Amino acid sequence: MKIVEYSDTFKIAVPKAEGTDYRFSKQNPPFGPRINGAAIMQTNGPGFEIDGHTIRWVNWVFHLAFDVRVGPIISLASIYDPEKHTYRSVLYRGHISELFVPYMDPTEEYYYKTFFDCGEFGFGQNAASLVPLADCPNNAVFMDGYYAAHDGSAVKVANAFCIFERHAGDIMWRHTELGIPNRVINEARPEVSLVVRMVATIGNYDHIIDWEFKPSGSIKAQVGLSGILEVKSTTFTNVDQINEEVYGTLLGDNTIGLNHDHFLTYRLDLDIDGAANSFVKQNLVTKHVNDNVSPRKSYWTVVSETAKTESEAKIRLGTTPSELVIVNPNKKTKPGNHHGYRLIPGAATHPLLLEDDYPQIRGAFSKYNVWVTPYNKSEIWAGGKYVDQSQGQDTLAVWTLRDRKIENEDIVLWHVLGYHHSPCQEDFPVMPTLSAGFELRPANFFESNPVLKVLPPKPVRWPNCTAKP
Ligand SMILES: [Cu+2]
Repeated sequence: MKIVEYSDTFKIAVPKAEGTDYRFSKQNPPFGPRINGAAIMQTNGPGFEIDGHTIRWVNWVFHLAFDVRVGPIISLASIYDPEKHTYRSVLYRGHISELFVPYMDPTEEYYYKTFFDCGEFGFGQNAASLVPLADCPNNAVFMDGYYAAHDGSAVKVANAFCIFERHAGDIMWRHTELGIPNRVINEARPEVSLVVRMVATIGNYDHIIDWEFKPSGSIKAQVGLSGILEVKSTTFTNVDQINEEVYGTLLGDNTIGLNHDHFLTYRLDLDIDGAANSFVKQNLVTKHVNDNVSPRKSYWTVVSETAKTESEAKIRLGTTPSELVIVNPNKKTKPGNHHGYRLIPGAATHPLLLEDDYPQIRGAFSKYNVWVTPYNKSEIWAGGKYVDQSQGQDTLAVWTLRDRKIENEDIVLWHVLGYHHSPCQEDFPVMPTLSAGFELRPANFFESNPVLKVLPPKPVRWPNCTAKP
């Protein structure tokens, strides 16, 4: 019970509090513009059913679980195929596996700030209770979450999830046919999707985690970043004074917003029409035309390559143009294409830390944007099962060194996306939401457009709608 050592390296100006309170009640004029409110009218009620944790909507059925470590887990997601008169499996289990946030300040007080938000803190454990009409629209249905505390007692997070149909005013598909003399065909279908949302507030940052299902068979996953920047004090009050490395951006008097990254890692155990799947890189290759017949000199074509082992499926996005598809090599469409789902990737971000830097060894799963592994029940957490003070022996990067077989196996797709975040003044004192995400989209999974025969919603008349019928 003695103080055995302390360090006091310097005295420094404290950032001013003025202007940093983000509560509406603390704002003073002049105010910004007022935004008109809106209500979603669903005259026939919500279009989805919740049975326990199973959610059925339009042509989808899936299970939604609340996990203390990663928040929402989507499992057994299947889509109804009206031609085959059956539900077909797409996503056996999908969730965020880890979020790696290394800060770029190597000084004594800050070097250790290289956070693993799932493994060290827990998205579920830090789930915020969603606020109706603010976090979720007026047609949302809420669901509580539960987790076991350190002493084993049950902790309830009220309104941990909201589930709602999104009528964003987008177009599902359309066509105007002008090619027929004296006739115009106009066909359009409004887009409607189902969103599952949770918010995890890990210390300063808020993460808005969305899973979105579309009738076309697409699944979109997105994380919106908001909240408060990690800031540090400084003696400087103007960039002209800065004469040393400050590791970030001067946001105001004596306030530096530190540079950092966000590497989100999703674990996607896809089961496209069954467990045995393969990962195909459809590389787009430039071909030269030398036949002296065509006036063209070049075109591109698709050269498909099935990854046989883990090393062939490690991909840094942005290096070569490629369509990335998980296929079922045992199931074909009538014309003979393998049933598949394509990954439409998110922001391709690559680590800039040196590979032998301690945080990068622990966060080595961020080295590639795409990895594929054979299913292994102990390989769930990209940064390892026990992340606190980990040394990087149990990461996705280490597991894949075994270079296991992944062709026609029960495989897991890992997708890493994110941002390098060099803060700017608009991010302060609270940051407008910045989103990153990806889409899983059917690729020769259906025989043709699965939403051709979707019955459009019945028109809901609204007195102030000015559009002419
Ligand atoms: Cu950031």
